[in-house]
This record gives sequence, C-alpha cells and structure tokens, in this order.
Amino acid sequence: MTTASDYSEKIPNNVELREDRRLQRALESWQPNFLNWWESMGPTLPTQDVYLRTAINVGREGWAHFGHVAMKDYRWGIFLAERDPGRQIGFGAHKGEPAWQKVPGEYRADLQRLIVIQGDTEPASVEQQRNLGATAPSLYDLRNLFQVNVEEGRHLWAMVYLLHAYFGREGREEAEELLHRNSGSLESPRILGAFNEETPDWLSFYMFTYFTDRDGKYQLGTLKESAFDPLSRTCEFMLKEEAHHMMVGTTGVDRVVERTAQVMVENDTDDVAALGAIPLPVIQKYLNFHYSVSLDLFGGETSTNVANYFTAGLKGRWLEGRRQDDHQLASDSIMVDALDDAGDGQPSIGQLEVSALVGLNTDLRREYIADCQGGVNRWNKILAGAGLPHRVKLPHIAFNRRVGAFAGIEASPDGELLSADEWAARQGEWLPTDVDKTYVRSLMRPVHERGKIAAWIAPPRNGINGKPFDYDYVHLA
Ligand code: BYC
Repeated sequence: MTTASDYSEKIPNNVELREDRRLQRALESWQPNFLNWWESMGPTLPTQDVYLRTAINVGREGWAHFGHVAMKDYRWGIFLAERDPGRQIGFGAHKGEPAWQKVPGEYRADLQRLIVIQGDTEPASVEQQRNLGATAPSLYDLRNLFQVNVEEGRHLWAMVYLLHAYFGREGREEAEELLHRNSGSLESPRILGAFNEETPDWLSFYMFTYFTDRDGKYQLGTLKESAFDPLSRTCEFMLKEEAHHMMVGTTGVDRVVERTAQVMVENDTDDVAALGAIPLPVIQKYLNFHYSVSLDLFGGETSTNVANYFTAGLKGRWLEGRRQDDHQLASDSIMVDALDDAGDGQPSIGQLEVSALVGLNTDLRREYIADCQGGVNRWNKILAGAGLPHRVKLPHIAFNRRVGAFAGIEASPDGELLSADEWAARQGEWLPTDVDKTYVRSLMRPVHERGKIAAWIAPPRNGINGKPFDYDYVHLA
C-alpha cells in the first residue's frame, strides 16, 4: 500500500524511503549531481519564481499543489501510484501470476535496459528546451515550459529511484550515466534519435510536446502494464503529469494555426510571412518533421526485442486489459508495413504478415498514429472554422524514416518512393529548410510582460488552475 507522502524529507516520497537507509543515502548522494545537472543543463532564463504545480501525493484527494516557487527549490520527489495488493500479471508467459515486487534475475538486463531508455529521454528533453525561456511568447507559455521541464526532471527521478532501489551497483552506475549523456553531444549523445534534435523555437516546442511527448504517453502506457509492479506504479503516476504536456502541445499548435488563419482571412492572403505570422506550409513542414522522427521512437516494424519483452511480461500493449484475445499471442499474426521487393530489384511500399509478437512495435505505432490524427482533425477544424479551404495532414508512414523498414529508402509525404537524388532535390518542400527555420526564429522575440502575447500566436482560451491569462505566472530575476 502507499504510505502518506513524506514531504519533510530531503527527497519527498511515498515509498517509505526513511525505512531503507542505504537506499536513502544512495539517492541523497545522487541528488546534488542532479541539481548540478539542472543548474548547468536546465533552463537558462533567470527567474525569481514560477507558478508551478508540484506533486505532493498520489491519492484521489488531490495530488497537485500550485504555488510560486523558485525553480532551484522545486521539490522533485518519488511518487508511485497506490499499490493494488492483488494485482496479477495481465499478459505473456506469466499471465495470471502475482505481479513482481522484485526483479526476476532472468529479466534483469532487459528491464534495466527499458528503464534506462525511458530515463534517458526525460533529461534529454530538458536539455533540448533549455534556451526557449529567452523567447517565450507570453508569461503563460513560459510557465508551461518550466512546468514541463520540472516534471521531466521528476520523471528522471522516477526512473533513477527504480535503478537505485532494484538494480544494485549497475543501476547506480546507469543513474550516473543518465546525467552524463547529453542531447546532441557528439561524444555521448542521448540514446534515441529524436532526443538529439534541437528544439530551437516555440513552434518546435509545441510540435515536440504534441508528437514526441505523445510517444512518451504510449510507451509509458505499455510500461504501466508491466509485471514489475514498481515500474507499473511509477508509470501510472507519470502518465497523470504527462497529460499536461499533451495539453501544452495540442493547444500550442491550435493557437499557432488559429493566429495564422486569422491573419490569412483578415488580409485575404496565404503569404502571411510578411505579416508576422507563420505560413501554413511552414507549419506543415514542422509537423512532417516532428511526426516522422517520433514514428522512429517506436523501433522497427518488426522486432524480436519487443516480442521477448511482451512474452516475459516486461512491456504490454496499449490498454492491454481491453484487448479481446488471449494476451499471449503465440499463434496470432499481424500485417506490418514493409518494403516489398517483387524480385525485380524495385522496392515498393506494402505490407507483410508476421507473428503478432514481433509486430508489437507496429501495433503500438498504429495506436499512436490514430491519436495523432486527432490533432490534425482539430487543426483542420480551426482552418475550416475560419472559412479556409486549406488543410494539414500527417505524412505517409515511410516519409523521412531513419529506423525500421523504411530506413533505407526515401518517400514523399504521399508515400511515393524517391531516388536519393530526387529526395535531395525535393526534401526542402517537405521538411523545414534553413530559410524556414530562420524565419520562425526571427519571430521568436520574448514577450515577458504580464497579459501580453507575441503576434504569431493566439492567446490561450484558459489560464492555469483557474487563473486568468494575465496572471503573474513568472517573476523574472
Ligand atoms: N533511435 O528492435 P528494435 C518519452 C535501436 S518518449 C536510436 O526495433 P525495440 C518522452 C534499438 O534500441 C518514450 N536507436 O527496437 C517524450 C535496438 O538497439 P539494439 C521513451 C533506436 O527495442 C518527450 C535497435 O535499434 N520510452 O517518454 O523493439 C519528453 C533495433 O530496434 C531507435 C521508451 O522508448 C531510435 N529511435 O524498440 C520526455 C520505452 N529505435 O537492441 C520523455 C522504452 C530503436 O540493437 N524503450 N533503436 O542495441 C523501448 O520500449 C524500446 O527500446 C524502443 C525500441 C521502443 C525504444
């Protein structure tokens, strides 16, 4: 069962840390390293305090506390969702057995790998976003950026707790490494591709929080099903925080599209660059980029890794409990996207039937794609509502892929196969060019004044926690 959170401790937690002195000491010795990392790799804009939500407990009675806090004093803590003592494993070879409270020796390496990959993404995103504060379009947006950043920091704590508590010396070493790899570093980059890309402007930030944080939602959703109960409980609570990040991305892109549509209509032109808004084709290119690099985060279309994870009970499917099958999948199959070679040396994009187990990355990616389409529908509704015939869309699954079946080919957003030369000549039509990025960056001037907003984005419909848009969300230093 979950105990009451202990907030008086150096490390706020609901895992009875004080009962395990060794673990407490180990985490307390990691804490200054985390704070050093936050100081040197976290947000660069100096602030006095920020109106932040801090997790203080996980129960239904309300787990979030809002207030102005100095970011360096943010209470990063360890919070697991409440334990269900009767929880059983829901899938794989151990289906029906009690969930594990300890790591079984035979799955130790695989579980550690999954936790390290998950943990690596959290600080990576803070690093990617560290300079955005200097160009925030409003104090409301600035506050949301910092909220996302501190919660990614807390998610790192969540994974580090598991590494320290359940994986011994190796786990402690991995926890150190999580602070040593850096986004975009040539010597020791972050593990997954998308987390080494830049987030240099706010359109990228909204696209990242829409598309890449959404990968986080789906991956956490599968880890929440895990037979390893502490991982499951950690992910369940992380998903609650993740919902705010989704909101920032969804409404962020909404507001950019809304403002662009407004300027297009008011001036009866598509060429809004001269008018200080972001042209729709540029928005589409940013969407193409962030969507395609996020598709890569699901791994290959077929993967023996994922088959093994599922069979072992380490990583389930999205909403595993609602699936109407035997949850073991030993004799099922699935059609996955694939490159066909008809024997004439000319590949084409098609489908291939494989065992359901090795196709599980495809299964998850499809859930994700359907969810992403929801955002596109919203943005198109905004365009339609403004009376415009223009629409945005998700590019083809083979477009701009660097992982999986399509890593070796190039395809247009419509799924037409291209030679390397055609791709080189045309990619600037579909992905942000230096000119596009320079234009977007030229709009990124800070609006740090209460109640004011940059001209390239519409104000939000609602503030945070019932506060108005013109609330003093951030006090700058
Ligand atoms: N970049 O067997 P395959 C989040 C590697 S985001 C580079 O198909 P598998 C967040 C792969 O490791 C969610 N390498 O892959 C969002 C493998 O290497 P090995 C993060 C890649 O294992 C925003 C090889 O290629 N959580 O939380 O089936 C802000 C063959 O791949 C990539 C997780 O991802 C890539 N994109 O699936 C903050 C959950 N993709 O074994 C946070 C944990 C694959 O040959 N991770 N490779 O050395 C996993 O579940 C799986 O490891 C993956 C890959 C889904 C990532």
